[in-house]
Amino acid sequence: MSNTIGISPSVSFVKASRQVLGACPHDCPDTCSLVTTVEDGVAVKVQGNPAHSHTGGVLCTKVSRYAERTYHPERVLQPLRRAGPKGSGRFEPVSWDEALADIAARLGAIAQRNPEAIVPYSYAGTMGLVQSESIAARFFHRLGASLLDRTICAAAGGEGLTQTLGGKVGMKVQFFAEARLILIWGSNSIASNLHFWRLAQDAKRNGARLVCIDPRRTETADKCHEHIALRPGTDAALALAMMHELIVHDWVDHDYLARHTVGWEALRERALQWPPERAADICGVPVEQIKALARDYGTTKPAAIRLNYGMQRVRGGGNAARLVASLPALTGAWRHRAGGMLLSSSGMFPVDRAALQRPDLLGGRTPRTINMSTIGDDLLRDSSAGFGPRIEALVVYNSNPVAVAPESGKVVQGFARDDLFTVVLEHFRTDTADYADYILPATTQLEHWDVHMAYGHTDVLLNRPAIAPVGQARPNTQIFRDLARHMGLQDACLFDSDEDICRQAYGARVDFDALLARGHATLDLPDAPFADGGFPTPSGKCEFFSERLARQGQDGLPDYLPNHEPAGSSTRYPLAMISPPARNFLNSSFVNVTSLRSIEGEPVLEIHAADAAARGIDNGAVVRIFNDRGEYRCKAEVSARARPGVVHGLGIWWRKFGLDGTNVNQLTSQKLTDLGRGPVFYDCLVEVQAVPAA
Ligand SMILES: Nc1nc2c(c(=O)[nH]1)N[C@H]1C(S)=C(S)[C@@H](COP(=O)(O)OP(=O)(O)OC[C@H]3O[C@@H](n4cnc5c(=O)[nH]c(N)nc54)[C@H](O)[C@@H]3O)O[C@H]1N2
Ligand SMILES: Nc1nc2c(c(=O)[nH]1)N[C@H]1C(S)=C(S)[C@@H](COP(=O)(O)OP(=O)(O)OC[C@H]3O[C@@H](n4cnc5c(=O)[nH]c(N)nc54)[C@H](O)[C@@H]3O)O[C@H]1N2
Ligand code: SF4
Ligand SMILES: [Mo]
Repeated sequence: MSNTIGISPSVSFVKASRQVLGACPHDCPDTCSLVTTVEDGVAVKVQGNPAHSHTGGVLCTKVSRYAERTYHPERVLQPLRRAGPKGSGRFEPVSWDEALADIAARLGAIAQRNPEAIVPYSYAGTMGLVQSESIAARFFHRLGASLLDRTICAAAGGEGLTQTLGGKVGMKVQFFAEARLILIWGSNSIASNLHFWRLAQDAKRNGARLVCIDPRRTETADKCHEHIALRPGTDAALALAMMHELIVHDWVDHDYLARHTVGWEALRERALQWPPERAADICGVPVEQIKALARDYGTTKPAAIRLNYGMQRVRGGGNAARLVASLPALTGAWRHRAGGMLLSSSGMFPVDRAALQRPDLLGGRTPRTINMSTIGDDLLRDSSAGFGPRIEALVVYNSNPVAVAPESGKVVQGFARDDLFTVVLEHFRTDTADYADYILPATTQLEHWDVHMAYGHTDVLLNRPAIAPVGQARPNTQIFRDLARHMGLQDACLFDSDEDICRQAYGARVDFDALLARGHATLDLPDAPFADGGFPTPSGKCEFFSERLARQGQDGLPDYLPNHEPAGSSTRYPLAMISPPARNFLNSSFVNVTSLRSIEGEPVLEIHAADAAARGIDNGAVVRIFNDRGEYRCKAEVSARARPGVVHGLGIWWRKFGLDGTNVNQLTSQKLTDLGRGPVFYDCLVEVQAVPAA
């Protein structure tokens, strides 16, 4: 389809129209296959590819507006240099050559003193393997810059999965359609994993029962048979109580346990300390509901769990993921291709990271690692023996840390430092770009090459450019090649073309010509990956007990760890706040697309009627939400989606669209998770007050 030329009959003059195959670049488990219709060099329509079965010809509302985002009047189309105080948003246009020469000189001078004072900051603004960590990683490795630990989303759950199953592996997503019971755990699938939801609907039509485990009554919870509205951060207690019931009713698969697991006796002993009554107390749900859940799970075959990252943004998130990932081995659910669990499929892709990122360019150096989740504190730190040099330069791409990183008061203070040199590669003047010394215009997915993996299915996708770069935009890769050239770096791999890097990503493990022709390729994987054990752990078994964790001085067995800020532990801050994604935004992307922002309206705080009444808060009133880290104002929405004691600040709004120029991350903390050093966005106590009308 990619090279076909068609004639559009509906217009009076003949336009050359063609369709180009691409991949959705966004941080979403679905990684859809896109078909972009291009007329006279202009992208007029972005649609879902009907020939890619997971996409099924359907896109979410956000990405069907991708052309609107690409041609947005506020798109940054030329390099900009700061022309006012940091954060003022005042910039002046400069030529590429002038910008590159100055940036190269300034980074070069810092690198000569101590390259670790330079920090790259990036995440998954694009998940493309080429436009994320390829030339960029090579460039920073060559300099010897600080390394970045990319923890902001999935570190705790990913580590929990790795310790238990051996990697980010699990069920093939398409077989959820054949399950008889699906637990949708910590995920609002309709909003954030739409193409999984289609499979769950197929299962439901075939008689499957759907259970949603989520503190918030989401649109997904509305459409499931049952909703278990537990307190944030109590999933581990729920999983332990389920195990208790599986054991006492003998709903366990003794043969599977004996042959394919490690540490069963110890886990059994721990789980027996968790009668449902104990968990009911902690989770804040009726004991009968826990018993019924365990019975359903223990007696329905095949049973499948769709775990998502929503449940691991709390102190004990890694342990909770370990416990949930253990459940299918207790019941032997893995024996069936429609049984087991899936959190992320990304570990099943044979990506050649070393070829992409070239750690050999470090030449034996081991720079310090900065954790992206504590960038607020780290930007404010001085040189010290434990930390290394003060951060002097930050190069941001594919991320909007001023809006998305926790405890934004500190993040803003750090970005506002006058002695910090900040370069931001962006499509838009985001909250982060406002603090840049230089903003460099980057291409969108319609304008560059890329190749993709996915974390919610197991197909490789290729993205061809559909249109020429808009304005003076350049791909991230090109910008780093240009910087390398301006800095006089010589290594040939810094100058590989994007098409070459597309081929390097999978090497011979994926037939690249087939990918070029079809736009997607399916990995050759077994239908029921662990039917007969064979987990990618050191023991080859499902590790209830992790020798590796025990060696690190941690508990080798998973347990319930209360939140850093447990509900009910503070009289000053009696409400637990979570801040899950809004349906029409993708993290902080698309917030500036008017048609999508108008669907979301404005930032709101969902609050239960009883909590609102106790504070004299009317629906629609402006409220002040605060804790020791800061305060944030928005409108209250008195809502049955909230359970008593829990409020929801749907994310992630740009600060500049907020009532008081902040967003919900003004309140979140930089504390970290038990495993993986991840952020704890949903482990956050607050108080809410009505703001008297002026
Ligand atoms: N439309 C849209 N889609 C998205 C995103 C987006 O911003 N918008 N974000 C993308 C990204 S970056 C990711 S990582 C993925 C996955 O994104 P996730 O962060 O997993 O988001 P959701 O699937 O919405 O799941 C979050 C759900 O977890 C619930 N939750 C909060 N705390 C707890 C808890 O302690 N226990 C349990 N059981 N549930 C809890 C929230 O109420 C929410 O409904 O989605 C991606 N898809
Ligand atoms: N309170 C709270 N905070 C959260 C979360 C939450 O649930 N609650 N979720 C967290 C999660 S799961 C995540 S993943 C993070 C996400 O945080 P980020 O990864 O920072 O995601 P976005 O906010 O979407 O910002 C991505 C930016 O990359 C830019 N971009 C996209 N493509 C390209 C490209 O090709 N080149 C360049 N140069 N730029 C590009 C976009 O314009 C956008 O501004 O936020 C986290 N923050
Ligand atoms: S954001 Fe997700 S659902 Fe929407 S088009 Fe992209 S991959 Fe598909
Ligand atoms: Mo994420």
